[in-house]
Amino acid sequence: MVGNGKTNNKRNKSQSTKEQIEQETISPEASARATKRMSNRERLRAFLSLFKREDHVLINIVADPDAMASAMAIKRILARRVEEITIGHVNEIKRVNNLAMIQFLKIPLQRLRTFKKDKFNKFILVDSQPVHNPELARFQYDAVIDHHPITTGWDAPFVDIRNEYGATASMLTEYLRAANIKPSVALSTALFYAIKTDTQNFVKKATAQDVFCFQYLFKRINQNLLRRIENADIRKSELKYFKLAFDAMKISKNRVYAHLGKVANPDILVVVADFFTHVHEIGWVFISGIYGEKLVVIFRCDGYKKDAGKLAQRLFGKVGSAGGHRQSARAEVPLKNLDGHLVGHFSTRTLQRLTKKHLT
Ligand SMILES: [Mn+2]
Repeated sequence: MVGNGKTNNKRNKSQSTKEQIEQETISPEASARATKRMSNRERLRAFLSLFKREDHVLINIVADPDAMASAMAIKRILARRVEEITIGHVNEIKRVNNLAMIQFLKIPLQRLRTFKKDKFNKFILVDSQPVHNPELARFQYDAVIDHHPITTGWDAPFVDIRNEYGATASMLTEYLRAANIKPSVALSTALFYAIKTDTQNFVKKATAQDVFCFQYLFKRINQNLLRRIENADIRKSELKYFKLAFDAMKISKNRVYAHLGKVANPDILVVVADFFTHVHEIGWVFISGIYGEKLVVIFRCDGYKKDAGKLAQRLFGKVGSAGGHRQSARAEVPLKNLDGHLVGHFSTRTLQRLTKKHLT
């Protein structure tokens, strides 16, 4: 997940102390350390020993490419070893690429809150940890397989957390190989795409294992399917926002500004902003829109002697949530926090005026 926005974290004190105490008492760290020392085959054997023929298994995920591919791999590994395997996701899936991935690779998913859990007797969590999400935390897991920094406050009989890995999909590729399973084209493509997205094409953290898995999967993927999934990041219904952006845009001093007005989904602001970063000699991109009761501003720059995250914070940190990285940032400001005269009159010019004060 790319976090280029920050949320205001105002938890009450008594709750966080209570959580701290709970978290100090149980920790999956020892189990994770033991699993880490095993060979791929030993790990597979330990994992498989959890399951019996008559088990009904639920795999929980926060659906993104890595989680979906990893869940598919687990489903494949457990196929014919248990009675039933269902993949449940907690989040609403909005990204078009992810919807394309589900459609083209035929990934069977169900929203967790839409079905009964009593028929399941085994629970697996993959590419996430129980404390990451309250809905995930309601389960007692038999196995947790993940690559995020290890958390506390939970435990499971089988814990495989390898934080150094770029993607959980790489870990599952190792399980598949240890099980002598040749992944299908769909599964290979899913795992390959998962490693690509989670490592952002290997510009983010990755290990030699990620590279090995990537190479191994490469021979088995369908390039056309992959391209269709990767390219599909705009809905037909969103094309109108590009027209709006071209009509509204102002360019001055190598900076592009555009306010798109009301948007149905703030993700389109990101897509439009990313589009403008492809223009030669454009150093800064500012795209804003109104989503619900909030002004959302997306910042993009080349990062050279510039810091989008800092600028976002300077501009909007006091009136809303703002932050990000050097090259990309985001601000979300409740309309009620904007000066009275701005509400309802926010335009590309307003955006330009606001940012100009803080840029030299
Ligand atoms: Mn991941």
